[in-house]
Amino acid sequence: MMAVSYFLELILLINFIIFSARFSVDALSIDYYALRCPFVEVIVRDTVHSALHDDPTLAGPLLRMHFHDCFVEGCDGSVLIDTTKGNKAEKDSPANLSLRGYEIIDQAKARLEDQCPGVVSCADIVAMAARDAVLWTHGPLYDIPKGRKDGRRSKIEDTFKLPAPIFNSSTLIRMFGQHGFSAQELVALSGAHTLGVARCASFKNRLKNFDSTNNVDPSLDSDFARALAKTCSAGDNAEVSFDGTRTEFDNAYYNAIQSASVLLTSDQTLYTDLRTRRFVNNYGMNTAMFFLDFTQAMVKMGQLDVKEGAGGEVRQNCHKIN
Ligand code: HEM
Ligand SMILES: *[C@@H]1O[C@H](CO)[C@@H](O)[C@H](O)[C@H]1NC(C)=O
Ligand SMILES: CC(=O)N[C@H]1CO[C@H](CO)[C@@H](O)[C@@H]1O
Repeated sequence: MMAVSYFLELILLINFIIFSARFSVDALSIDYYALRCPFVEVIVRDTVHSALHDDPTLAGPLLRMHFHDCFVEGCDGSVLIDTTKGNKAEKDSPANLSLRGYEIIDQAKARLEDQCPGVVSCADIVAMAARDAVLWTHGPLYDIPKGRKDGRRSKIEDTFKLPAPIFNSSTLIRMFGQHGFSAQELVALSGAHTLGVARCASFKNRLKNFDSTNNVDPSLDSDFARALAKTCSAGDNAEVSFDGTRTEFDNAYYNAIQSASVLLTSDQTLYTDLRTRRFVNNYGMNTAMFFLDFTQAMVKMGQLDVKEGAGGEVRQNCHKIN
C-alpha cells in the first residue's frame, strides 16, 4: 500500500516537473525577459515616449497596430511583414493602409538587438508599444505578459478577419465572441477610439446622399453630419478625430457616442443595441471603470493565439521572416 502511494506521488511529482518546465519555457509571463533582457521595458517605453513627444498623433496608430496584429493570425508580429515578390502581406490590405508608426517599432528593435541580440520578439515590441502609447496619452498603466514569438505567415487575404467599420453590433458581438470576448469587452476595447482619427473613406457610408434635410444614417446627429459632410468634401482621405481629444486617452469617446456624434457605424451601433448600450453609459460616466475593463481586455487581446516556443521565431528584422 505504502509503495503504491509513493509510486503515485512520484508520478505526480514527475508530471508536475514536466508540466512546469513546459510552462516556464513556453507560456507568456510578466517577467519573461527579467533575466534574458532586463531593460526591455525601459528601452521600449523610452523609444515610444520620445517618438510621441515628437509626434503625439502616432499614439493612435501604435495602439491600432497591436489590435490588427492580434486579430489576424494571433499577436505574432504578422502585421509588420513587408510584401515580397512571392507574398502579398497583411500590410497591403486596404484596412491596414492607414496604419503608421512602423519606424518606432524598428527603432526599439534596433536598440534591443544592440542590448540583447535575438531575444525580444517583434510581437512583444508591438504589444509593449501599444501599452506605452496608452500611458503616454494619460491612459491607465498596466503590465502585460511577454514571451510571444513572431509568426511566419502574413497574407493579405487573412485581413478579412478584421471588423469593418460598417458592421452592426450583432456582427461585431459575434466576431469578438469568436475570439472569446463578451459584449462588454467589445465596448471596452472599442474605447481605443478615444485616440486618433478616421478618414472619410471609413464613414462616408453614413453620409451618402446627405443633404440638409435627408440624413441617411438616422443614428447620426444632424449638425455633426453636416460638419462631417463639409470636411469630407475634401475627399476620402480627409481625417476627423474620433472624439474631441485625439491624443488624450479618456472616456470622451463614449460621450460622443451618447450624443450621436461619433464617426463609424461600428461605434454608434454600440448605443443603438440595448445589449451594449448600458456599457457605453457606464464607461461614459465612470472613467475608472473604463480604464479597469479596458486594461483587462487588452491583456486578454494581447494573448490571442500567441505563438510560443517552436511555433514561432524571434525575427532579426521585424519586416521579414528569418
Ligand atoms: C470594434 C471593431 C472595430 C472597428 C470596426 C474598427 C475600425 C476602425 C477604422 C475604420 C478606423 C479608421 C481607419 C482610417 O480611416 O484610417 C479605426 C481607427 C482606429 N482604431 Fe479601430 N476598429 C475597431 C476596434 C478597435 C480596437 C479593438 C482597437 C484597439 C484596441 C482600435 C484602435 C483604433 C485606433 C487607436 C484608431 C485610430 C488610428 C489613427 O489615429 O490612425 N480599434 N478603427
Ligand atoms: C447586421 O448585419 C448582418 C450582416 O450584414 C445582417 O444579416 C443582420 O440582419 C444585421 N442585423 C441587424 C440587427 O441589423
Ligand atoms: C475592415 C476592412 O476594410 N477590411 C478589409 C481588409 O482588406 C481585405 C482585403 O482587401 C478586405 O476584404 C476587407 O474587407
